[in-house]
Amino acid sequence: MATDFSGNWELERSDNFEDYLKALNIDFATRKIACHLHQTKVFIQDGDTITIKTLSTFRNYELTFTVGMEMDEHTKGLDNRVVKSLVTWQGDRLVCTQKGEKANRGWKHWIDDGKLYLELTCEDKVCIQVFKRKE
Ligand code: 1AG
Repeated sequence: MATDFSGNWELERSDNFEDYLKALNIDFATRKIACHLHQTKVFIQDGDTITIKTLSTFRNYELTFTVGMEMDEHTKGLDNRVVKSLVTWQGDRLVCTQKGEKANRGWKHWIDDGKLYLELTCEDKVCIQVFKRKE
């Protein structure tokens, strides 16, 4: 059975987020704001069709996809690029590759010990975010 990510999660810890943002060419001022944000993830999962909302007081980002179906993703309000995104299951992990201008770009989500993990990769930079369930 696929992992059930459903629910609300709040950011607890972020490692190397600024380097990831630099790799995406995010400017200094935006990076400083982004690094201090309280982020919330909302997962709505209906079989292999999943919506992930990333919410904050600064900006919100929403992505809906079906696992196994490539789509055009416009990272609106983030780095504002268009990438070809494909999300697949790798065991219990949800893995996305984002093909486009930036090499080696993508993310992975998994749950371990009740915590939600997000690994964000761009070029040689890897950021890990850890979220806890929101009551
Ligand atoms: C993502 O998660 C990333 C979602 O696709 C947002 C998290 C990090 C920001 C990524 C790029 C930053 C670009 C500009 C910074 C400006 C604002 C930051 C605002 C952060 C809150 C939206 C994978 C998956 C959902 O969970 O797509």
